[in-house]
Amino acid sequence: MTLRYGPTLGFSHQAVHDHGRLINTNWTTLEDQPLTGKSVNDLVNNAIPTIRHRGFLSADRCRDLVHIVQQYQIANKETYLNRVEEANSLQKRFKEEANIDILARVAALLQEATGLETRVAHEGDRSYFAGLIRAVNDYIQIHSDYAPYDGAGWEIGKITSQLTWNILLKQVPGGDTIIYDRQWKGAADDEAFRKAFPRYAYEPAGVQGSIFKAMKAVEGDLTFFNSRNFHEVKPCDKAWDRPDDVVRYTMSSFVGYLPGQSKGAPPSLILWS
Ligand SMILES: O=C(O)CCC(=O)C(=O)O
Ligand SMILES: [Fe+2]
Repeated sequence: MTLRYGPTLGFSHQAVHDHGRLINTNWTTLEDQPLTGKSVNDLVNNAIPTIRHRGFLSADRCRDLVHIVQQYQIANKETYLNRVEEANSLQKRFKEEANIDILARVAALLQEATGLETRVAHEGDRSYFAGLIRAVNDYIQIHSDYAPYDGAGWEIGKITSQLTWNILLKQVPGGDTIIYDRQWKGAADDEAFRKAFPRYAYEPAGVQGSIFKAMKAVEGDLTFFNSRNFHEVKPCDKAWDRPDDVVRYTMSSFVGYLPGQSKGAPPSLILWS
């Protein structure tokens, strides 16, 4: 059987059973799917909410990685660590000290599952950074990540679908990721629902009435969802007298579906953060 990749036109509304109830959704299931060529294609087309590859990193490996991050003192006050140089050197330490190239492993797994070339995004001979480490001690508000609108003219601006992968490096209580069956529609959504502050976030009214998938945070699991869908990260459960106790460590990057750039050229998957 040949699998076709890339977004299909239009949206299909179908009824899915959830605890005996019938609900309308673009998704054919609410269950996490294993990582296969079909599930990646379904995620690209927003036909399923999530992919979960269990036990991607062992408990020992997770502990080593968190130790490195903690030594780097990005815990507690820093939320998004996105300064490229710092992130790159942290990535280097990940590789050297933990002797593992997580990004390469994820890329290899994706390439194996889909049969599509999977590589880090680039502009000419300059590569993007991919493989963000986040240490979050709060929540992440409702937002959408979709590059074609903000990256027009760049390689990542040519993608037609965007996924994100995350690996939880240390178990937390709570901290679920909520993915809504509602894709960002562009300027109209920004006008209607984007917050003045914080600028990345959208009003909950924008997703009102859409069903959602609750994706549990499980240490060591590699998970994927379609990042054009509005999503949020719930706060970790913590004791009122120890507000800074819990930090949610993750490693993450985006995956873009890049159609063949010349006639007859095959599509590929590109990674960046
Ligand atoms: O940490 C997560 O579960 C999701 C973070 C996020 O917003 C993303 O990967 O786009
Ligand atoms: Fe996001």
